[in-house]
Amino acid sequence: MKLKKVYAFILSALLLSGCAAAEAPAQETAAESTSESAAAEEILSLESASAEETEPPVISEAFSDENFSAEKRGTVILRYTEDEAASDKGALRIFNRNNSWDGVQYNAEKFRGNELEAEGSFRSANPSVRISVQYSVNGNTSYNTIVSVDTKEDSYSKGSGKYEIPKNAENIIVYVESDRLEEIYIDDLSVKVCGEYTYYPEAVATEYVDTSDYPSLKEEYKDYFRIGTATTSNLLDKEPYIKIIKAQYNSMTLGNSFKPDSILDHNKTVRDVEKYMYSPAVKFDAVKKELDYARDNGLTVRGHTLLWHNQTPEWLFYKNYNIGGELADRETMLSRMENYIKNVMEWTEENYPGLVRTWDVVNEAADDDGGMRKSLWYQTVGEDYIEQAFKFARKYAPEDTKLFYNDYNSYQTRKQNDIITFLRPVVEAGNIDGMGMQSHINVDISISQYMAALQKYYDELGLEINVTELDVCRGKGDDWQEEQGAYYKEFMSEILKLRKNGIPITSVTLWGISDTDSWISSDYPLIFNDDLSRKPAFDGMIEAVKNQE
Ligand code: 9MR
Repeated sequence: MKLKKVYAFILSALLLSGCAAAEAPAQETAAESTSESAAAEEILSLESASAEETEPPVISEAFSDENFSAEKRGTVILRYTEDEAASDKGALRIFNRNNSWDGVQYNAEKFRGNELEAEGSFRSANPSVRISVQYSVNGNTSYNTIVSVDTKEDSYSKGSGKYEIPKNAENIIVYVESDRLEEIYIDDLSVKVCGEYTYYPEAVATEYVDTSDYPSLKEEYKDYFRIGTATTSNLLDKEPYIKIIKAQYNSMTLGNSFKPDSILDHNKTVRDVEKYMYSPAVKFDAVKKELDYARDNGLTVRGHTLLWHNQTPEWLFYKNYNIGGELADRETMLSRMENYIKNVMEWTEENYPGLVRTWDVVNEAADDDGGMRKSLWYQTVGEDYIEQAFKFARKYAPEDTKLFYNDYNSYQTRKQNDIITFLRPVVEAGNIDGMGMQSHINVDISISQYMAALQKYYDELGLEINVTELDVCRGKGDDWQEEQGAYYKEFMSEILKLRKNGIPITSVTLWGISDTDSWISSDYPLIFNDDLSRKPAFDGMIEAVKNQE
């Protein structure tokens, strides 16, 4: 019983308080599994132990022989190797990776409600390797980076990071992954509890507060711009969420469901490659619940997103959709792009007329190191792919639909200059209406720099502005709630000022509702607490609009 052994191993490994290192006892090789979800389910179907339940759990792997406790995640093959170690003898080689999340994984249920520290040494031709943690809260699964380690092909790099696992998390799995699919060597991996350990045998259920007497953001801001939120269909199963979204927001963005990996139909496409060669098959099951909710409750929708390097399956970019082969040529990819945009826009308008008023046509095309990101769109179509995408979007968008470019850190000077450079021809062609400022920021980001950047997009390109994914990570002090509240207040006051000065800011969207459902929940970046009680951040937004100078 390999799985039982893994569990026993986690429980019985060295018990340390604080974040000091632990030695790994030898264990048996991981069990077989074929897919991400199958692997995840398998590792969670462990029998519960009782004796050491209150002892802090430790995962610790020296990979010094063939007995390791790592479980496969995805299609990988795991091999103990003596050739390449970071320390002592031996390391683990992970290969045959077909998805970014393919790697190794560990059951981490016992870390619930505690802060953990994960550490590891990695060697890979991938530019970076991550230790991540997956868990579900209220049926909503999130995938969070604990630490991202910059890696080299010929020597090991070590990294460590801390992460607080929420009390209401279930199905907690720590895993190793990387965006690109090259093999990964791991050595000296450990995960341990920081500080005092508290044992939560199961997820602590959230007791939601009554939110019906809150002032309403959408009402308070109605003379200025729309206030939006990002949704997932799981959240719409919960009455408290259904209520608060309706009361507070008049715009929503589907956080994941409209992305290419959710729309593109791989099975159908590859069953008849000839038929779908220039127009990959699409399916829309994932968007219906959220779009129904928006339509029935009077919210408009920002369509997010048509072209992106992320959450877009790789097979789309290959000749005959065959990942093992060559990349498809420019003409083929232009046809696939045109038809994808056409099919998505036409289906949406036909089924939900007038609901999606805005599309993020291209997302995150600027490279963090300058210039354009060398995404698969860039590699296959070429550097005019953004112009092409907006040309097609304009061709198929219903009249009055606004077409946006959307990016993060777009207030930073270099990135802004790059964005302005590649959007200029799109503006000149008349195919873009707006600039989406994602705004994943934190309390140390200069609000005046941000606002100056916003002004510059308008001055240089004449674009309408949406704040599309606002969240503000908390500071480190004990008074972080108040500090964050003051930040939200000042941010919104300045946005309102710019709006008064004639900058066409037409919506501000928060990237999620409560901190629990944020993509970076451990940074507590949103305006409602987990139980939907209001944070100073919410009050700050209300005060900003009520007390305008
Ligand atoms: O909120 C989204 C999260 O649930 C997904 O796991 C993640 C995967 O890439 O995407 C998140 O949304 C992103 C958005 O689509 C584009 N800007 C960055 C957002 C946060 O990663």
